Amino acid sequence: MNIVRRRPWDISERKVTPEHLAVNRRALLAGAGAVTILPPAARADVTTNPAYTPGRAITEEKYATTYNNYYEFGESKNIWGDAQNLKTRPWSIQFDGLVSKPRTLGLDDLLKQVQLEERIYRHRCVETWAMTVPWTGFPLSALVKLADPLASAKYVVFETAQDKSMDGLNAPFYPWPYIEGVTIQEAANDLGFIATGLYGKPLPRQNGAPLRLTLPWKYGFKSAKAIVKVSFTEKRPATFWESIGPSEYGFWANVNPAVPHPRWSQSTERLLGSDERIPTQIFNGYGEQVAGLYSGQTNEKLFM
Ligand SMILES: Nc1nc2c(c(=O)[nH]1)N[C@H]1C(S)=C(S)[C@@H](COP(=O)(O)O)O[C@H]1N2
Ligand SMILES: [Mo]
Repeated sequence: MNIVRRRPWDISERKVTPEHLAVNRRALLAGAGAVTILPPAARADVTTNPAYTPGRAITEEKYATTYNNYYEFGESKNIWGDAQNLKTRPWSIQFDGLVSKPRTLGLDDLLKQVQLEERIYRHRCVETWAMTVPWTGFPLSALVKLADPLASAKYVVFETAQDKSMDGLNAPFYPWPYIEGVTIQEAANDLGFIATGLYGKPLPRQNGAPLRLTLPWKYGFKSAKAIVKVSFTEKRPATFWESIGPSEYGFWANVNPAVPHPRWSQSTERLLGSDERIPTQIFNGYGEQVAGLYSGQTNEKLFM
């Protein structure tokens, strides 16, 4: 059931990582038991379409897992230790709002109903750091399908857990819980992903275990961690960062190097683990897949 399959937008690993790393990762995936690995021949046709190629190396695991944004655990980047106190089993996810039948689904039940795959995506934080990491997970569209929204649903809203292990929740200034959302059309796009793993291992808590949204064409703050609730609404949700600072963080948050944050330029990004700064690309380089979602929306602040 749980098969890792490669998709056209996947970056050919041979381009971005030394072969021994790729092999180790496969060994790990294989060790996970439930996961079947495609034979090498099945991977030969991974596309080299430049729109899907990062032209960058996979970020070293130690950087992606020790330099994190997770305000529930505090404002520091160094929350990975504290995050280990989050209990990720048992876990359930609630579907509500405009769905055919509101219900709560156990995580393991949910995972039985989806097909896992691996995708190597770029990630661009609004603070200008960036990483390139291999996620394991399943398409966001599959989660939406399981939730079975009504035709009247216009937005998908994600809510993060509020657990006693999360000391950051005591900071009264923030409008907890962490809420993010996308339109139904955005959620249907092939790039939208729900991550359950990273570097071929279960998703680390600091990166959003056990379920985390991944929207690689948007600033990282859209990618809500530790999801406990998915709601369908007719009204655009008040999202966490937009509520805190509407002049600095918008609902759409599509990556655009030409639209500066009010306090800093977005034209370049720093790759985690190095001092190197490289140019930022519009839609984080995924425009071919997603630009069409926004055609004609000229009155919207699409890029902040
Ligand atoms: N619940 C929750 N999700 C969150 C955040 C957060 O503070 N809380 N930070 C966001 C931001 S700003 C970024 S850049 C990414 C960081 O993900 P990473 O720590 O896995 O790199 O998580 C996003 N998801
Ligand atoms: Mo971020």
